[in-house]
Amino acid sequence: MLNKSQIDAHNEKGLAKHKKGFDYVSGIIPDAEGIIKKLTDFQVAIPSWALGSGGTRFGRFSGGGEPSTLEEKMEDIGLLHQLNRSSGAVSLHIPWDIPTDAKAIKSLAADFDLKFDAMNSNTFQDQKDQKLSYKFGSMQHVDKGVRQQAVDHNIEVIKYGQELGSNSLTVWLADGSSFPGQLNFRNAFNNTLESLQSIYSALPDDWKIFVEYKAFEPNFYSTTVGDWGQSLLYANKLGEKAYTLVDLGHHLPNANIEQIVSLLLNERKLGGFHFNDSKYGDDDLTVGSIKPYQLFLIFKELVEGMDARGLNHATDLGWMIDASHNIKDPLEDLLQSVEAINLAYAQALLVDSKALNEAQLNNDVAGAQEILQDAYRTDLRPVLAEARLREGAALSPLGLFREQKIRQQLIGKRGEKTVATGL
Ligand code: AFD
Ligand code: MN
Ligand code: MN
Repeated sequence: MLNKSQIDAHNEKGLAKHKKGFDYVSGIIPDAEGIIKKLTDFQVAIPSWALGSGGTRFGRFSGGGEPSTLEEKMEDIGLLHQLNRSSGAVSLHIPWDIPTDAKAIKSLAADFDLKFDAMNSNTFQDQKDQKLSYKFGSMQHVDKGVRQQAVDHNIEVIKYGQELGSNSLTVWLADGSSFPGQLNFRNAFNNTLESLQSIYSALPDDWKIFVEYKAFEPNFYSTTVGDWGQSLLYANKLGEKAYTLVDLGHHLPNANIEQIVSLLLNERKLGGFHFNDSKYGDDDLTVGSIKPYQLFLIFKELVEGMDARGLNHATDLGWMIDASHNIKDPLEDLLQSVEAINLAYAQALLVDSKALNEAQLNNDVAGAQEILQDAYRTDLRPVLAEARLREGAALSPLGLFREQKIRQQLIGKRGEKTVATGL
């Protein structure tokens, strides 16, 4: 952990330059204070599986100093939150991160000012002592015993979550098929629905269940929750506590994700979000590193759709990062991702929605584009920095991380060879 004087010293150094930038931009936009307030409230959950190096099926290159226990993962997230005051939540994956001593983990979270966001179950891998295999699916499986095992696991995940104060469960299924004829689509759908219904009936009253979809991988012919239409079917059939979860990397190339988001909010069925970026598939790259304009357009629909439905931006949806860090330091990568999310959110808040509405009513196509791009092209980084400064975080989170040689410190403490659980 950093101490306050280290953060203050860092901020002192950058203050004069920051002030110039902030004075300028707050003078040309209508409501810098309103944006700062919203940014301060907005928190993005860090997934417990993203604190170590990821890998591909061709290999994995460890970066050193990785957290090897849940406690160490919490420390890492606490540090991120200290640096940016925007990542005040954790999303846990079971069984990778079982909170064996829930009380201790909860009090550690309180020390770092962290909350527990959605819990994630895992029926896409076989665990060591598992009785039945998920090789041919979990909730869709032809064998009722396998389906029941998957249901029981999810109910156990809910129990862990209740102990920690979480109130949502994300279900991502790898279920599907790799070859034509391997399964009966309708039976797979119906089995999955029945399994989800069993979980739904065990869901506490104040909980939500998020059904995450993904187009392909690990199955390459069909996926049983393959797109937002399928996810929405399940969510609608399950009931009002069930929602669709959008993961940015889970679409077929060039899908219009902003339109999907808009319609899901219109149906009151968007529950959660996994941020990442992608060039080709489920690449899990740093948020905003490939398609920042698309991210802005998505946020524009999120803001508009949430406002139209009277939703609280900060608390009514589950905001999470879901990324894998194969090359970069995971902590640096996560700092960049949170910054990109906040930037797109702030830009979306800047859109002159009244003027846009008028342009749309007048079929003023060029005018509408000007309005969007005007917001997108305004450099709001000083507004983000100001929000951090006021919260006691760092003017430059990544800059301070490097100045303090935090990765080297972690390697000194934990060693070069530690490996975090996750993919
Ligand atoms: C998957 C999904 C997901 C799941 C994760 C596991 O995006 O949300 O929990 O990978 O690491 O692709
Ligand atoms: Mn995901
Ligand atoms: Mn994914």
